[in-house]
Amino acid sequence: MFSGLFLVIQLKIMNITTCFLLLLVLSSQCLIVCLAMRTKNHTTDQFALLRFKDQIVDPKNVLRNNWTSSSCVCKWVGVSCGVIHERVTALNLSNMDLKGTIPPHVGNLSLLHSLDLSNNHFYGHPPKELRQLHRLRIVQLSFNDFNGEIPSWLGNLRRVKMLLVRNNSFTGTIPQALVNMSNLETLDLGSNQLFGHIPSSIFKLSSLEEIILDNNELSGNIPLNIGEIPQEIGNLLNLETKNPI
Ligand SMILES: *[C@@H]1O[C@H](CO)[C@@H](O)[C@H](O)[C@H]1NC(C)=O
Ligand SMILES: *[C@@H]1O[C@H](CO)[C@@H](O)[C@H](O)[C@H]1NC(C)=O
Ligand SMILES: *[C@@H]1O[C@H](CO)[C@@H](O)[C@H](O)[C@H]1NC(C)=O
Ligand SMILES: *[C@@H]1O[C@H](CO)[C@@H](O)[C@H](O)[C@H]1NC(C)=O
Ligand SMILES: *[C@@H]1O[C@H](CO)[C@@H](O)[C@H](O)[C@H]1NC(C)=O
Ligand SMILES: CC(=O)N[C@H]1CO[C@H](CO)[C@@H](O)[C@@H]1O
Repeated sequence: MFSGLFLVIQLKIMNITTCFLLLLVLSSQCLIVCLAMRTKNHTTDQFALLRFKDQIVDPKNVLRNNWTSSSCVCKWVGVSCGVIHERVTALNLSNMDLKGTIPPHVGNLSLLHSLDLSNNHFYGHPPKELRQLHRLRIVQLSFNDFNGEIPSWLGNLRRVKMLLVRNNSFTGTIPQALVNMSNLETLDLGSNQLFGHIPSSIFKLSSLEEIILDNNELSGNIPLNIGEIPQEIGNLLNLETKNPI
């Protein structure tokens, strides 16, 4: 911008043609660099979502005619992008009757902040590639048919504030690694098939405001005795549990 302005001021001194050519070279160089920077991972995002679309059953045709390479990925239904970089920052496909597994390519949506796949029929195990999504703040997978253990790589996602996997078929124990989710505010693991002890260290997460574990086969103690609750979990206001203690 500035160089353009500067050159225009210099018009008086310079020969008009030389100046115009210089301006053209400068601006086209910038344009090429900018476009290359932007399109590279813009295409990765589109590719990831097209793979996603290919892999799921979409009985209501919500995505079929909408997620097409002829329109910008940012205009696709359920997709939100950042204003400047035009990269996908949120994916919200809740309540679309979708069925299938999450392809590993979703792990390439490197600027994703929010992933909401709730109220569908997704099954299988969330792919480990999702652990690359370091910017995630919201992970909402509730009301699906995901199975296997709660992935321990979730512990890598330190910015996540909401981890909601209610009403799936997750089994096994609650992974210790969740303790590493140092920004976690809401954890909902209710209505799964989890068993074993609740790792007491989870209650030491100072950010935690709400933990919901109902309808599992969990055992062990929850520090419900106010006197014993460390200062930092004093704000655990909505503790819901139906576990045998
Ligand atoms: C896809 O859906 C969005 C949001 O509903 C809409 O604005 C857009 O026009 C649709 N695009 C196509 C190609 O149907
Ligand atoms: C996803 O969309 C639904 C319906 O529009 C909305 O209720 C929900 O809050 C959204 N999820 C997120 C994480 O913003
Ligand atoms: C995206 O992810 C898949 C699977 O994880 C990988 O094979 C592919 O090379 C990645 N990169 C791009 C640019 O799509
Ligand atoms: C583009 O995305 C890929 C896959 O997520 C990542 O490995 C690569 O570092 C990204 N490149 C840039 C320039 O952001
Ligand atoms: C938490 O993260 C640290 C540092 O990355 C790692 O050494 C530790 O094993 C993790 N804890 C658990 C329980 O996974
Ligand atoms: C609202 C809803 O879908 N609830 C389901 C939660 O999961 C149990 C099985 O674990 C179902 O019986 C409920 O219908």
